[in-house]
Amino acid sequence: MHAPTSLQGKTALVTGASAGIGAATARALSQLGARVVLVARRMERLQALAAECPAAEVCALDVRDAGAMQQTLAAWDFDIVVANAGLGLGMGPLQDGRPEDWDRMIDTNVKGVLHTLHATLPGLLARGAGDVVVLGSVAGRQVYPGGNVYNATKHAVRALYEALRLDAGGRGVRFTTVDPGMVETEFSIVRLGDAQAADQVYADMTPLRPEDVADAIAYAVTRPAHMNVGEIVLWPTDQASTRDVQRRS
Ligand code: NDP
Ligand code: 8X3
Repeated sequence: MHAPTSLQGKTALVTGASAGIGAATARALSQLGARVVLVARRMERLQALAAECPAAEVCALDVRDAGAMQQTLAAWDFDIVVANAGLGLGMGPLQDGRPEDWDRMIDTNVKGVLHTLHATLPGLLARGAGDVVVLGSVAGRQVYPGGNVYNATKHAVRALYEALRLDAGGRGVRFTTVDPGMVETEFSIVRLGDAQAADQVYADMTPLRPEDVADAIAYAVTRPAHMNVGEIVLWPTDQASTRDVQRRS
């Protein structure tokens, strides 16, 4: 068994750190010794999380803003980049969808990842070491009814992960996609716009917790340098596919 490597002396960027998987990941990496740079739009949330971490800095940034991402993130030499910020909006047939929701999902989930990479990957490659972790989803592997554009963005994230391996692989930097099934976070509240409807998504089944996903990310980035954990697919035991969830009632 490999003992996990310490992250002491490493600097980790986590986008979407103000909630859910990003917040749990920032906590996990911080507990392993990393200095964490926390990015999201809600500054108060980031400040509250930073207060829990021994070494943390916060940046109120919108990942859709290419210029601000480039300019602000140039202040650090990152060892670990977790491109996590993302969202779903709506859950209905494509023909009934709202173009403004499509824009936000594509701009955040796809272009936001590109802006994060564009601002940080050249530095990692120049140093010849480090980790890039993207948050894909099982929605990037299996489409489901009503998922259309969100599914398309996560398929795009998967394609970007594969492209990164081809374009930037073999130069000391490791690339990982972490693709979870249902995780209970604010995701469904944002997607459905209503806490009660979101509760129904996880009713009578046991979803993943954000800490479960953080644990998988921590596993990937603490392996020995020669070992690149490429793809991690994490399902709740109660979820057989994106369309099959075992509920107890
Ligand atoms: P949450 O809604 O709990 O958290 C989303 C995070 O993304 C928040 O910190 C939010 O911060 C940030 N964010 C959203 N838009 C932007 C933006 N434009 N700029 C900067 N930050 C932004 O959701 P999750 O933690 O569940 O989602 C995290 C990732 O995991 C997403 O990519 C999601 O697609 C993916 N995922 C989630 C699953 C789930 O079931 N929950 C399953 C599979 C993948 P703020 O609003 O403060 O900007
Ligand atoms: C979010 C998980 O299954 O709702 O990526 O698409 S799912």
